[in-house]
Amino acid sequence: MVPTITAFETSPDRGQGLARDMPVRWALEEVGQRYDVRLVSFRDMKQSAHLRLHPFGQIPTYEAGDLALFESGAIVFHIADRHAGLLPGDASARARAITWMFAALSTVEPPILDREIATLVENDKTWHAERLPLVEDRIRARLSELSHRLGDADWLDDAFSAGDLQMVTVLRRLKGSGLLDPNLSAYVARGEARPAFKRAFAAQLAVFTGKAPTG
Ligand code: GTB
Repeated sequence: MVPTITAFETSPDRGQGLARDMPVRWALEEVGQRYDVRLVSFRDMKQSAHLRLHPFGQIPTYEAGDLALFESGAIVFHIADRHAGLLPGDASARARAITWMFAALSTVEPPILDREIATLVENDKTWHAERLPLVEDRIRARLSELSHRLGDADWLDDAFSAGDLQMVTVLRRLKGSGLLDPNLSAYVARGEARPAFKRAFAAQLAVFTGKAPTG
């Protein structure tokens, strides 16, 4: 069964692959699963047809037969769980890879999202100039711990896994910020060099350039 995912009809990131259909596309490419894409506008996302799929009126969603999912992390996990290639066969290694998925989304990403809100939404507040350095300090602390744990390894736990896919996706939000140290920049570059990442990136970029086939 070919799943259908949803993505922005017009992504505010202008093709940088920062919207959350990107990890889903990347996971599908890693496991070799063909997929269709239904592009939705900001208006479509708030209509009842989409709200039945996504209670918060967002992208991405994932539909395959009777199954409809939302939350990019849950969708990536579902793909990784159903196909070979993104989670190790060994039960303990698999549990560690899943732990890294959670760490990416619930420990590393929150201060990064705080910074985006501070920069994009709160930049006209009187307290913005005081708050931003505090948020960036929290990011630096997390990233320093992460970089230390990664050390000189290629991936977080032996072979590339859904944990790395999720972590690289989160860290990509900081590209150009100056907050990624050389070790983490190289880690992100290794993720982006994977053929599956490149295919996913090209597919979402094609939406921006108007050359994407849609499902
Ligand atoms: N926790 C959910 C998940 O992981 O699936 C969050 C989903 C989410 O935030 N979706 C966003 C959305 O639909 C798009 S990805 N927003 C519309 C709305 O809420 O009305 C977030 C995003 C948007 C834009 C950029 N960008 O321009 O760089 C990056 C990321």
